Amino acid sequence: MRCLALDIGGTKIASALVINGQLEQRQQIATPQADAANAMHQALGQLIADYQGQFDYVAVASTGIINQGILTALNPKNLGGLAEFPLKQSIAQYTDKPIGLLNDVQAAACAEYSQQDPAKVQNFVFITVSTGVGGGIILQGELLTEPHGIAGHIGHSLADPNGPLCGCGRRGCVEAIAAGRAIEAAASGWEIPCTPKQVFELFRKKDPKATALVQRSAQAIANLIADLKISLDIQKVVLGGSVGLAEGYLPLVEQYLKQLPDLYHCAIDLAHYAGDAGLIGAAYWVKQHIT
Ligand code: ADP
Ligand code: BMX
Repeated sequence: MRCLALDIGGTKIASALVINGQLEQRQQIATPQADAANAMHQALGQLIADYQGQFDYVAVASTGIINQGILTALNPKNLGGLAEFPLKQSIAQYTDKPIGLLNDVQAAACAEYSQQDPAKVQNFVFITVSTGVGGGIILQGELLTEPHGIAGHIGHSLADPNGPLCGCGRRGCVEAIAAGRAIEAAASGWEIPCTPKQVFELFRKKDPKATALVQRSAQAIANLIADLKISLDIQKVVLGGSVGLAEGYLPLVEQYLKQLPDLYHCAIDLAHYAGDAGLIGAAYWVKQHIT
């Protein structure tokens, strides 16, 4: 079965054909940030048009809570203010092939879990540190998606009750401290404003301000991993997203986790599929769930 996979993130939308687990014709465009509902519908149409006649089903991994084909943003600020969008209905206007959808990080978790030995790892979490912070939780070998698609939204657990207000409306979420957008918000106010990519370049040159910002993010993620370990008996964490994969970030998360008592420790790897985990996982998961 030939799959058209779409991965909709807060910063980029990736698309590709997934045939026998291999990506072909991968493309990437920026996620619309203005007039978001119309622009999203148009962007999806343009992407799908490029693959017409070449796929048997569509698999969508998307940021937001995905329930009954509807995207509900927990943090609309990550999606150009788009709070709710009829994602399945929008795509169905461009194709009559079957369409399956799930959250982007849940999809990535699926792909990354396929790289684990199921005899050794039954409880697993994929964490993305990207535009936002998200998670996909696998317990006893099963990805949690039911009943409402909410499971795994660990970026909205509490990092600091006195921290910044999160776009979801709660104060001090992990996402408001650790995500790419949180780093961007802090570094855009510097005397010489920086993007997250530039912040990491400065961090690798040991710039104190950049180091403090990256440390704040990594410490929040280390505490999140400790919370997951102690609440769900997680045996392995895999880290992805452009911030999560940035050079120097994982060692810092590991350093903070090691400072906690042994019971909170957990093995952490970088995503095997890097920026393609969402595409590959969606193709696989949707194939199991359509028909
Ligand atoms: P998405 O959230 O759309 O899945 P990404 O995983 O690429 O996309 O995450 C986007 C976030 O990562 C943005 O906040 C961006 O500024 C930041 N980012 C992109 N490239 C880098 C990099 N090389 N180092 C650190 N941060 C990065
Ligand atoms: C947010 C939330 C999650 C998403 C996570 C990572 C929205 C729009 N998204 O916590 O559903 O999985 O960000 O998303 O509320 P990404 O865009 O950074 O990949």
